[in-house]
Amino acid sequence: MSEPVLILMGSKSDWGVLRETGTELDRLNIGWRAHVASAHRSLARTLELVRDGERGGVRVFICGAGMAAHLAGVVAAATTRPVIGVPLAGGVGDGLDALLSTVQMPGGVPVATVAVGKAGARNAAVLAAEILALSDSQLEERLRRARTAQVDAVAEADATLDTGRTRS
Ligand code: RP5
Repeated sequence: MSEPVLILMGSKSDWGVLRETGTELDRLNIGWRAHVASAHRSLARTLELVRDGERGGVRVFICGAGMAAHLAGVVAAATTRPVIGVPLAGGVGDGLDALLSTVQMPGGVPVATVAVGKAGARNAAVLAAEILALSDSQLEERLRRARTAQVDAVAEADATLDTGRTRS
C-alpha cells in the first residue's frame, strides 16, 4: 500500500504553507506524498492523481489552494474518501476568498475545511491523523501524547513568562 495521505496544492507557490502539513504528518509518523495539481490549470491531471491515489491506497486527501480555491471541491467530487481543504492567503480577500471557496460546498459533497494558512495546514495533518487513528490504536496513542505535550508546553510557557511583575 502507498502512503495513506495525499497532499495536493494548486500551485508550487503554495508549498511554503503546505510544508507544515508534511512536517506534522512526519511528527505523527504518517506516510504522505505531495503533488502540484491545479483544478483550473490541469484538471485532467488532478483527476488522474485522485484516481491513482485511490487505487494506491490513499485514505485521506488534503488540498491547499488560494484565490478561487476549487481544488478541494473538485477532488471531493471525484472521491468518496475524506477531503480536507486548506484555504490559503494571497487573493484579493487575503484568504477569506479561498476560505469561502473551500468551505461553501453544496450539500452531499463535503470538504472538511480548516483554518486559513499555516495553522490550517498543520490542523489538516492532525485531522487526517484523527481519521486514520479510528482504525489504528498506535496512532491514537501518538495523538494522545502529542496533545499532552501541548498541555505541558502551555504550562512551561506560563512558568517562564516574564511580565516584569511579581506573580502569586
Ligand atoms: C491558486 O492560485 C493556487 O493554489 C495559488 O494559491 C494561487 C496562485 O497561484 P500561482 O499563480 O502562484 O501559481 O490556484
